[in-house]
Amino acid sequence: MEGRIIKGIGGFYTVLDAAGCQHTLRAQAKLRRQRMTPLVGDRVRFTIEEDNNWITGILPRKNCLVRPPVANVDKLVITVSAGTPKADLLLTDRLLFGCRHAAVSPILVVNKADEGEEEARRIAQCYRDASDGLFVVSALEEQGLEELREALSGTVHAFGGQSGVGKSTLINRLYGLTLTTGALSDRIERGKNTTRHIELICLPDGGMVLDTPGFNVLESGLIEPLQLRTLYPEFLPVEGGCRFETCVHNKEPGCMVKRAVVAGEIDRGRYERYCILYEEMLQRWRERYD
Ligand SMILES: Nc1nc2c(ncn2[C@@H]2O[C@H](COP(=O)(O)OP(=O)(O)OP(=O)(O)O)[C@@H](O)[C@H]2O)c(=O)[nH]1
Ligand SMILES: [Mg+2]
Ligand SMILES: [Zn+2]
Repeated sequence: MEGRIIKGIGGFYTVLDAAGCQHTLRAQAKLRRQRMTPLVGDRVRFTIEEDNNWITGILPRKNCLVRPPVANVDKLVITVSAGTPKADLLLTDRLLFGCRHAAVSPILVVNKADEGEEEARRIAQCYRDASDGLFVVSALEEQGLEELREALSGTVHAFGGQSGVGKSTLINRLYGLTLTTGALSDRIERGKNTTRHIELICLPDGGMVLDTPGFNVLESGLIEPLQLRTLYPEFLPVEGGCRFETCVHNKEPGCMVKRAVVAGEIDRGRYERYCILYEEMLQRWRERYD
């Protein structure tokens, strides 16, 4: 039989089959030996026999992300807050290029616009050309949700980003669900995420949405440093004009990207964080066999 993993907790996976039935299964030892870890979103083969229910194979993935850990999604809704917690732009950049690298379409959502109108505008301006869609919303005041719902309609999409930015609240407001959300004060007391596991939910329009626990640090997957520049859509219109074909837009003379930054065509913050991330990739690339 074949189905799709919609949830995974402690080595048990919930698989939804074509008929809409759910099965709770474990991965066969064979898969573990092959280091094939099933991910939520995976299409899998499985067998159901008496006392012998196993996931026996993972079908080829269209894509997969490490954080949040999910396979076969069309879009990642990278959520940041214009209020509390303050948006971590370096983390946002990592999620953005991580999406591009994994062939997942990134959508940026600036939530809590009600808490910081000015800040929401600032973030939106900085990321104007960085994602495949940009929405300034307030889940609390139900502002901007119609446009976002429209953009996500019929797709398999995951929400990702820092803890407490309002991912679960947004999903509830968009789709009339009742996922658990948490105030910041409870969160500090518990010192934990409100959302604990990742779960794919079927929507009436044929799409699926995945809520995920937020995180505050993100280790990017290893990317060849030279490749990083290709994951910044803002660079595309100008980079063919750099003096050197191998220009990484860092310290080289005759760099059109740097010129575009000076001219205000490329956001300076995005560029400066690119340089930080490039140095980091270079460092890790050199140390990769240590
Ligand atoms: N002011 C304001 N508060 C919001 C908004 N959206 C969510 N919140 C609040 O922010 C807090 C966190 O919301 P959650 O939806 O639990 O956040 P989350 O991103 O799912 O957090 P984790 O599950 O821990 O990753 C809750 O108290 C929400 O009521 C908004 O648009 N404006
Ligand atoms: Mg949540
Ligand atoms: Zn350059």
